[in-house]
Amino acid sequence: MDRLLEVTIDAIGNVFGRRSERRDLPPLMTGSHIDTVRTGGRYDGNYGVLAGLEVVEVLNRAGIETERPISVAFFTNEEGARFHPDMMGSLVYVGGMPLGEALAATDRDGKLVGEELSRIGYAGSAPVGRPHLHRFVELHIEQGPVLDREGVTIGAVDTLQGISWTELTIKGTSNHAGTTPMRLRHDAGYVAAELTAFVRRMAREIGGDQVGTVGSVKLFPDLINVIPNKAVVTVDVRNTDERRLKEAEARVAAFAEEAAKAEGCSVEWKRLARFEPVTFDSGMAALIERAAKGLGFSVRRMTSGAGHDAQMMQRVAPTAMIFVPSVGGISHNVREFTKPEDLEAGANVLLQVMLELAQ
Ligand code: HGY
Ligand code: MN
Ligand code: MN
Repeated sequence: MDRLLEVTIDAIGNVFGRRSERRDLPPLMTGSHIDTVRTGGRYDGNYGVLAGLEVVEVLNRAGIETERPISVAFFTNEEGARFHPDMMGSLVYVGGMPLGEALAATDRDGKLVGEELSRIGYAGSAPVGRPHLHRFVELHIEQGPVLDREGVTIGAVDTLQGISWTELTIKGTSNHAGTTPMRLRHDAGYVAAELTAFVRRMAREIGGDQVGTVGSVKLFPDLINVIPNKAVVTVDVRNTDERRLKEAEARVAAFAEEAAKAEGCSVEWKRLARFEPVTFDSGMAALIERAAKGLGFSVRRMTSGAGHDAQMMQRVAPTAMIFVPSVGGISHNVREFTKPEDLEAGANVLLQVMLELAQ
């Protein structure tokens, strides 16, 4: 008999579909996110949610009643590209961010998360901050080059790197592009350009897992013949090692202050997101590895360069992730692609892992 999912929506818009005839046990949960960056691909997030629903369909078709309830979830605003921080919904769910603070987060147009959730009908009634689950497993595309380059089908993800997002507002003096001698300028745009080059140079110098990205630079008044008096710059630095991540943050801060001062500009800082590196549950990672091998797939342990809802769920329940290859390591790009046979392999590993954990 088909077990339908009992769907609940919580106050930050997270959605949970629970399959169970027994109400007393915390569920085994899988899931991911269905939001994407504006220029994102079709697999990032969606794949893990759809595979979770596919697992439920397979259990229904096979008439399998699991000992433990199963829940398939998708969390609000995992990307964080519009409203900061990223992984917002899962962070609120695990009690890592007050609901009020999340609902009050605004985008560049001043729109509030809370208002937008109401507008789209996802300001749910279920409470947040009291997570109720046995374990969490997330299936996701790797979004990097490792599995594809090595020809390995499955990643058993046991760690996830630290993330630091900062917004800098650099203020100078707008002036005439033709009449203002170079020595008299306070060009916020120039400081932004120096900072952009520094972040990349620094990441290369630190080496190892260090990455650094200036993904957004907005100049004001953004006119060809006006020296910019304001630049709003985002800095995304990440590392698997917390000490090195702190070193990178300190170097960016020192450089920005010095470059701004040399140009007669000022700098204001706003922290958008900061998450330390995460170690997932070793038992769960070993189970993923075992399930992959049992199905005859090549598998390797690995870290995640991207942030995921799983990193929040690890705070409240044993968690790990299953990766499948991204062709060419491309992601956050409409050309994102994973071969159908790899999508199927990942979903089968998810099924095996969930069967083992739910029985
Ligand atoms: O930025 C990230 O790593 C994730 O896609 N939110
Ligand atoms: Mn994702
Ligand atoms: Mn993403």
